Amino acid sequence: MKEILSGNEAIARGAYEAGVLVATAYPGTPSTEILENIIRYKEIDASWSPNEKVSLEVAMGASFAGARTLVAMKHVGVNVAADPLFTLSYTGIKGGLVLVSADDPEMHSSQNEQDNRNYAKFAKVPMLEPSDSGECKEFTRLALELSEQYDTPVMLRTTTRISHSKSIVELGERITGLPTPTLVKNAAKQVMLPGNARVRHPLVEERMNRLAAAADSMALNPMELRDSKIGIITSGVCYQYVREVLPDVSTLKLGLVHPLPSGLIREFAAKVDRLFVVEELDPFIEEQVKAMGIAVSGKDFLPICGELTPGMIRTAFAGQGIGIESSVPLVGDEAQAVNLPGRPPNMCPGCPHRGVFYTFNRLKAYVTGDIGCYTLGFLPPLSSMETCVCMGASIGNATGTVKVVSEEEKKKVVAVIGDSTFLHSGVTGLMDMVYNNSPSTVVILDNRITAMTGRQDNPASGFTLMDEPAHRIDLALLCTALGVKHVRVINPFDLEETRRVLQEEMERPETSVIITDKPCVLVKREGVFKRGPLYTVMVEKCTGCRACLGLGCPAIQWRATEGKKGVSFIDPTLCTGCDVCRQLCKFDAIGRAK
Ligand SMILES: Cc1ncc(C[n+]2csc(CCOP(=O)(O)OP(=O)(O)O)c2C)c(N)n1
Repeated sequence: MKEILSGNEAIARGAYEAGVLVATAYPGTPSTEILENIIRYKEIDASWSPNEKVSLEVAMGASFAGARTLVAMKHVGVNVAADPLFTLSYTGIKGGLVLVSADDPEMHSSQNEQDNRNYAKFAKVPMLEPSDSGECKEFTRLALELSEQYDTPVMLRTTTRISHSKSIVELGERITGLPTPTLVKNAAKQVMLPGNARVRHPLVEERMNRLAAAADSMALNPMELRDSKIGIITSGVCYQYVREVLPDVSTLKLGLVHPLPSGLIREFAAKVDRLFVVEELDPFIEEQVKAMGIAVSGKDFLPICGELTPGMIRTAFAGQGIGIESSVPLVGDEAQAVNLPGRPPNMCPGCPHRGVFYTFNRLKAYVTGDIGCYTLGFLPPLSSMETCVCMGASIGNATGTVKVVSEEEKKKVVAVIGDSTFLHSGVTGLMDMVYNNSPSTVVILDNRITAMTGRQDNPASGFTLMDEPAHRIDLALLCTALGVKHVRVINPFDLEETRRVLQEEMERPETSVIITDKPCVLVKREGVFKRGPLYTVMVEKCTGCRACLGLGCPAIQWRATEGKKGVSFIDPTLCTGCDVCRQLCKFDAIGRAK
């Protein structure tokens, strides 16, 4: 059976066919759909963790008992999971363990574009890099096999184009006959105190040497000889681009990007007149080839920042004086690139974050921000966010800022963070605020879901990934337990209440928390989000003052009118009846539609 699958769907399928029993993840684009697809395979216990470190620790525990496991995260998630990862490299595994790192060159939906191939080298673990969905499935299985063969976690690196593009995948059956997981006591291997870890480190080095030697004969690294004038070493989606725009050149396609097959690279280099590396982001392969004493070029004429594209590669090679023309017509997206009207990202109509950011704006607050839908509060017209670095950072940022600014300025500082982000890595920041007696205010925007990445459940939403009811963490109780004496829950659609409570808590010279309690409009469960009555603008009362446009609500638009400078108009197909615009119209021109 063949199916057209995305890279993420294919990885899920690969995990199923390879006999994976446990899969864990914290959502993050472009990795999220791996777990969302794994849940269709009932043989796999799949769960969202509160963060990536926990995901990897859960996967480790299952692997130590002998189960094949998969853990998935976006590239920056590996930073969070790095602590267990580096020592897992020493302990090794029992059941195969594959860690999927979904990188995001071009930062389509990320705060940086770090190249996680460096993690494989740094943590001394092998890394596979698929070039299409078929390989996503196959490499998932291979990663698990290599993991068990070499007693190591194996990283599988995708990029956004591989995760989200679709290609043909040949489906297979689920493997049977794997050993049943059971408790195995092996403290010398799994308790990494210095005496044991000192024994393990040389084994890690020896393992990587064995892998490097084996890499030369792995089918994962095919050498495809065509014209001998030019040879290109490449991997991942770049292999597809090279084949598309430079079909005649010879290629060495690396499926295993760490450790590199040095014998194969030497052999390939000797067979071609000029050698190039085509890779996105860092010169990861290129630097290692250079260190082998082989002449090679790549980042001297290809960009280090952002994604490559077929057109970009062809144009760059046309400038190399090697007889490659740049005049071949472009195909696909690049050919169709037309000037579409810009559509800036925006909070949805009825988003419970909007009124809070409107209030921040009016209070001229200095908002230390975080990552989630609410990061859009940075954009005009709300324009109320001064920092946004990584998940959880808002709280520590506020603590640090109030340590050094004047008493008056302290009252302007407020941290803002979503429910999922607070549980991911905000809790420890708040603990620090209380512990070190910081006079800061934290606003937790509890919309009952991890909205930004596509409405995933989290420990405060009351459901698991499998859609089973779960204990719903009471954020107010949690903050109280941490020692916050002033915890207030507000309705963010009530502008007067929001403003008053914010002002009071920002004035207070003690740690305080305000929790907003309205669900995301896109929350997937029936009955959680309730649509309000439809609102309309009474044209005869509208003075065209544009105050309502200051909310940046997509449902409120501007209409030219005869005799007047213009009026606001509420699109009935977008209005959710949140009531916020009505409250700020001084002329009572907004009311319920009849
Ligand atoms: C370390 C890390 N993991 C995952 C992500 C992807 N990500 C961005 S925001 C976010 C959570 C957003 O949920 P929440 O805080 O509840 O805010 P909401 O979008 O619902 O307003 C996630 C998972 C990331 N940026 N960094």
